[in-house]
Amino acid sequence: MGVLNVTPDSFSDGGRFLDPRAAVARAAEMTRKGADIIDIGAESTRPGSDRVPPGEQIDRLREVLPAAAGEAVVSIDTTRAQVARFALDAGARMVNDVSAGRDDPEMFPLLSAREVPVILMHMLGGPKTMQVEPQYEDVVSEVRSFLAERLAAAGRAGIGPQRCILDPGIGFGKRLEHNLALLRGVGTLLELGCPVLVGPSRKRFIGELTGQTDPTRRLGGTVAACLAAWRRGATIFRVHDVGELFGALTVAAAVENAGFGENSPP
Ligand code: HH2
Repeated sequence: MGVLNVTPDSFSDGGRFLDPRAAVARAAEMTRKGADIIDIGAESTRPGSDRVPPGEQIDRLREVLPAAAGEAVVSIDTTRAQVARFALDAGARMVNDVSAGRDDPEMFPLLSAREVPVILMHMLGGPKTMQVEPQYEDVVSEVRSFLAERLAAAGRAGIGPQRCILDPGIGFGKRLEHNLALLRGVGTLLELGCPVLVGPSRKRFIGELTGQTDPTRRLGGTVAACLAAWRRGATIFRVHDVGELFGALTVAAAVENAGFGENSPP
């Protein structure tokens, strides 16, 4: 899954793809380099970020989304039903809701009616406060319980588990040790019976380990984190550097004598 942020303030690519032509070219490039899905977001969720009203998200997406949907399978990264509805009408085929349906009571009914896949992600609190002293007794079992509860809530709204993808929410209310435990704990999340997605790309915990302060230079760490999660059964990787990740996963899979791609999880 390739990341495309149509925002002025995303932590690693903010402002680069505000121009619709640049955004659509980026979507096409990531697809060519091996992405099966392009995740388009119009609201940064980096720690401390402010909310972007749905109307403004839609304005940012208005030209980009229909054009990108002509080039690729598009996922819309939003917690607001109004934005998701606009995106689905414009050709998006799935919804990435980092609030797992908690932010907007209209989201699950919409997803149920449209019968599209949804990514349910764990976050502690909201982007404004999530990195203020996050605490867990046992982060993997707490994230698992949270995702089990959101899966049940989705089910009650008519969204079956076959349409849900689970995500531990790397960097969303987690300290370094929590992120590492969750990458190691993918197998525990798989017990819930859905595919697992991880999104470690360029995130701060990689900088904490390597000393690299520039997010665009955290590719080595991103590759290592994705491979560690892949070895434990994750099958979807939300990344900025699609070509490099596709190469790394393809080679790792070949070494393990397992394919990497549509129908060949390890
Ligand atoms: N991470 C980010 C945004 N959306 N969605 C899912 N499902 N999982 C993630 O880990 C995830 C996500 C943050 O990364 P990015 O989009 O690069 O930055 P920003 O939120 O600043 O736009």
